[in-house]
Amino acid sequence: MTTVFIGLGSNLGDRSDFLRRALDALDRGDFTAVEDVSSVFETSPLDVTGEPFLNAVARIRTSLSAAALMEVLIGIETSLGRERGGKGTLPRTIDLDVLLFGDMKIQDTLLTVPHPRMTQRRFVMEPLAELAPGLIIPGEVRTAREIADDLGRRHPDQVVRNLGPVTPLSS
Ligand code: PH2
Ligand code: MG
Ligand code: MG
Repeated sequence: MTTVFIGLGSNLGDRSDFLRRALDALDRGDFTAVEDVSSVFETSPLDVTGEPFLNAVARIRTSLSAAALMEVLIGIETSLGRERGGKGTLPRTIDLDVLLFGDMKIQDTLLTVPHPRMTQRRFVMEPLAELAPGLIIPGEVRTAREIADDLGRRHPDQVVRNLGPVTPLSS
């Protein structure tokens, strides 16, 4: 079993419902279980135009390989109405990104782990630091909390607002 951190993002439609449904799908999956989820953060769009995002990070456990997990994530994105194209800049109902896969470093055409831009992004590092403040990302020296605090000082333009916990599905 591998512990994996997944970044979730939505900036189209009922954003909190899409986050909730993606988490539910991950938890119900035969080979994936959700262990913990950060608060939901409303964040200003970074490098794209459009509406503010809701972002969160989940810690899951899986028996799948990284490549197989990617397939599962793409399946969940598609089932939640994600449309592809526009070089990843289109508004999206849901985006599920593998941030960390155990302590592995992976570099192939489909997947790079740790996610190459994660330490530059407050919308990733704030929820990650809430979940795992002392975590050291492979290749880094500082903890997740230290990196998040530093980003906050250097990039106050990257607004992140904690909206509190994800509320579970009612049914
Ligand atoms: N995702 C992107 C690009 N920009 N900005 C925010 N705030 N949140 C995101 O999830 C996000 C983004 C590409 O996946
Ligand atoms: Mg993304
Ligand atoms: Mg993605």
